[in-house]
Amino acid sequence: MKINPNHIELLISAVKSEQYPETGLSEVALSGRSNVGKSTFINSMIGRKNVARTSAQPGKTQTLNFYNIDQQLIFVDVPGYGYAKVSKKKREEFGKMIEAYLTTRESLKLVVQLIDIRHKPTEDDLLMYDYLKYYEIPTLIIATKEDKIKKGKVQKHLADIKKELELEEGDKIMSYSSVHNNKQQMIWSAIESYL
Ligand SMILES: Nc1nc2c(ncn2[C@@H]2O[C@H](COP(=O)(O)OP(=O)(O)OP(=O)(O)O)[C@@H](O)[C@H]2O)c(=O)[nH]1
Ligand SMILES: [Mg+2]
Repeated sequence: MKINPNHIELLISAVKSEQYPETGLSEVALSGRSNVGKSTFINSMIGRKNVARTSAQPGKTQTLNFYNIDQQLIFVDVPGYGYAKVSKKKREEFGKMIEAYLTTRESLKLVVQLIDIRHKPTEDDLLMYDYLKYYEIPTLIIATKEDKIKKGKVQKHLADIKKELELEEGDKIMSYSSVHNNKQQMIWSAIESYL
């Protein structure tokens, strides 16, 4: 896939299904712990700095943000989970909003689940992956922040994550770093294979 970064557009920040855009394009949603780098991943994959809003503070993304990526697919940036400072009420709201999207959206073709390569998947990561498998949603695991560990450790960390998740056949796992920023084509090919 060759993406023209000049043709990226935020279509809508949605909180309910009536607001989802009707584009006819396949959708790829980003999921993962708050602060794991979902919004940064979107920016880095499209070669732009600030299309998807990022922050060093967890809890930045609070709506379902639909980005039209060069008329080829839609990236859906989703609020992160596992951030303790989000109130219980807000967390329930996020949960319902995300669940409604994941379980009813026909055009959803893939969830990219981001997991920090430095650590074992959290309890929430495992729950999310199991949830996606229960609903039979194809999943690509991206182990992110690869720049933060030694090169020689990458394969071992990937193997550990794969084992902990009990990664199902058909699901792929790849490592990534928005700092190194050199694997976009590989990841686009992987994403394309699900569309
Ligand atoms: N070193 C390094 N830092 C990263 C990488 N990806 C993201 N970050 C940093 O991690 C922090 C959080 O990134 P975001 O993209 O805002 O995280 P998010 O998952 O969208 O967070 P929420 O919107 O709260 O769910 C920012 O300070 C990013 O610069 C990476 O690959 N390497
Ligand atoms: Mg975000």
